[in-house]
Amino acid sequence: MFRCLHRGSNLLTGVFNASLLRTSANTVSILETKTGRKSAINDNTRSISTTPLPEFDKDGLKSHDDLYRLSIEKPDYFWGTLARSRLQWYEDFSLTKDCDMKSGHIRWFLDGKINASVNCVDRHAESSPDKIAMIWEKDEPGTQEYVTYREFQKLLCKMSNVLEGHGVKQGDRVAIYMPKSPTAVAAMLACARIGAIHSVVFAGFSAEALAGRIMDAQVETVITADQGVRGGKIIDLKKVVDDAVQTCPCVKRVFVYQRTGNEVPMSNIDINLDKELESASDSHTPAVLDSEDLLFMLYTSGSTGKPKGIAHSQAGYLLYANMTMKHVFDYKEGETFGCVADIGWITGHSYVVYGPLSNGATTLLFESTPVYPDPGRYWEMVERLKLNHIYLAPTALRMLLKNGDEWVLKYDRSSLRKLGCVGEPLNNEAWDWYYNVVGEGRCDICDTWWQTETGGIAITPRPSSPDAEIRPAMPMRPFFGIEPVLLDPVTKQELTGGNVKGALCVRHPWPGMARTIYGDHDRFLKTYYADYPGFYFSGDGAYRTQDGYYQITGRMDDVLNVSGHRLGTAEIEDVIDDHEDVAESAVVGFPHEIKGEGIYAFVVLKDRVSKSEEELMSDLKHACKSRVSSFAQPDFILLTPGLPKTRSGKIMRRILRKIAANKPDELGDVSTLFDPSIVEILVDKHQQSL
Ligand code: 6R9
Repeated sequence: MFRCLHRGSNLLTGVFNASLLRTSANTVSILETKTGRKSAINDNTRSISTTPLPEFDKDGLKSHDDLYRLSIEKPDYFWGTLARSRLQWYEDFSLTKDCDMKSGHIRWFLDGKINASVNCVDRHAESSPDKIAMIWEKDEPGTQEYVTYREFQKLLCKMSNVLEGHGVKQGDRVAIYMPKSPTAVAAMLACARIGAIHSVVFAGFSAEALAGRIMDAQVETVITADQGVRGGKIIDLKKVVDDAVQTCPCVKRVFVYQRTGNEVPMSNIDINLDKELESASDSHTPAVLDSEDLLFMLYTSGSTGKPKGIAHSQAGYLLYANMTMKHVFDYKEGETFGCVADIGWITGHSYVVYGPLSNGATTLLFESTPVYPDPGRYWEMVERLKLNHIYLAPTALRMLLKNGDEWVLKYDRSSLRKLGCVGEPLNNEAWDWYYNVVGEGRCDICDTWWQTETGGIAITPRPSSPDAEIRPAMPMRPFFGIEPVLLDPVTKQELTGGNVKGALCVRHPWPGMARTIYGDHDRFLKTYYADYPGFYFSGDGAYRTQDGYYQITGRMDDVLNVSGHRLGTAEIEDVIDDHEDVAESAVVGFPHEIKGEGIYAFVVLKDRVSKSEEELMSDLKHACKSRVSSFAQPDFILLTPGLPKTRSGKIMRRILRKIAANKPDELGDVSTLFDPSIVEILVDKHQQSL
């Protein structure tokens, strides 16, 4: 019987015996029976519901409001207690936190010794070895594979031995460019196990984007696959890595996992990962790491320059992913958690890997797309795998709802309890459809607001309270420890009360928050701590209702959100400006029915150009796709003789946004422009192009 973590006996001591773990990893049985797995998955034994956080029952705190207050008023007691009860430690920490929001200095669980991979795998392999750790939902429906905790522990140990055997050591950065699979998750957790810092790069990014991330972190080791399979198509991943590595002298080795087994060219730095795994030992002693040792970094777009390698640490991140997964989605023992995000994004890190596995849950590794082989894929999968939770992106919902209800209704969705979404605002129409059609009006909608930088969910309608009211289309309430604050962007004053709109900041530190931008702490401080001193600034704007609920109004900087992917306008402009015929460009977002935000590029050409307009447009689209990724392709490119600029030469994006949104009567004051006549030209050209 699977042990309930927060009440498990030896977990409450807060001290973990490393030798116990070594023994268990050494003695795992080799034989694995395939029978009974289905019933293990279908057996959704619900634990008898207790209070949200039983750790505080002794304090007489049972309601969410009381517990939330405790988390804000006594954060050291709150998080310290949970860190000890929910995580296994080699050595207890001596201080719960040492944080200063004024200087962006964030440290949690000081002097504690821990290993995230042990918390995600070994302790469950020990207590419930035959429990399904993950279901690998491969591209072709019906070809899923089940991996138990014991099987996964063996794979993890093998992977750790392979990496170590090739000289990968604590503190090294390892780039992972792989499709979702148990091997990819093992690669991430093997890094965590030996103390290397993983940097997963979404396996849809171009060679140039991958190379930029490899060079930024001076990565020596890359782990990839021969090919990926998505939506029935083969994607040549190794080829992208080959192209990237050519420009990265720091790379010493590339491990190649065989996803399809098709032959791909191998060079002298390439290593056949499957062969190595086959012969590696399946027991491995994890490194004893410090709470604050970096666990991973993950690149995300900023408003200027190159993407930022947001860095998270071992213990704080893990605790926050663990707590949010369990409480936001009311995860119960025996349930199957289905987050369809890719591991290349933070949602995949926190809610495919670290959150579910640290809770001993069964997690889903979804390799396909929402429309393969047809728009019923998600719901057919829900029926076949009996998923209890699904966590997806609003852009997918908007696309699916256009295909009609029949794709949903033909499948049995009675296993579903919670319907989550993340990445962009969930509009009313999509909310209604999700709630009424998908969820038959009986499942909570968990609209979750958070970021790569927050490590886990920060605002969500039911952050532990099973009966709290839910309002459509807003994430509403802060999670434990999060105190949202709205500040006036001009006066920098705090906006109190309801019915106010401002810059969304957070007042107090929480364990899951990012520690730095890898290799550029100054940029970290400038981006998140300089604009509103004393607070963490998210970059988003928010509205607080009369009742104190939060609704996100969108980015306040030049970051676009295209189908839930963050993209800096500067990143796209850089690519466009590199074209020999382009003088300058400005990229803005505009409302897009499916993608949430579309990309609109205003491009000024040089006086003499070598190509026709048509060729140029196609060049520019292709360049964005091949140098950044397919979702970076502009939806519109407008060739224009100039851009609206202030006298000091600043592009007035406000005006471009209105033109792109087709709202020429809302342009506002254009008198401060150096040449106001350009606006009329732009409006005319835009209208002609429609
Ligand atoms: C987890 C993730 C973060 C940005 C964030 C915001 C937008 C995320 C949202 C949302 C409205 C929600 N965002 N969740 N906007 N409602 N529920 O998406 O991380 O890729 O770093 O993006 O996404 O603008 O600042 P990340």
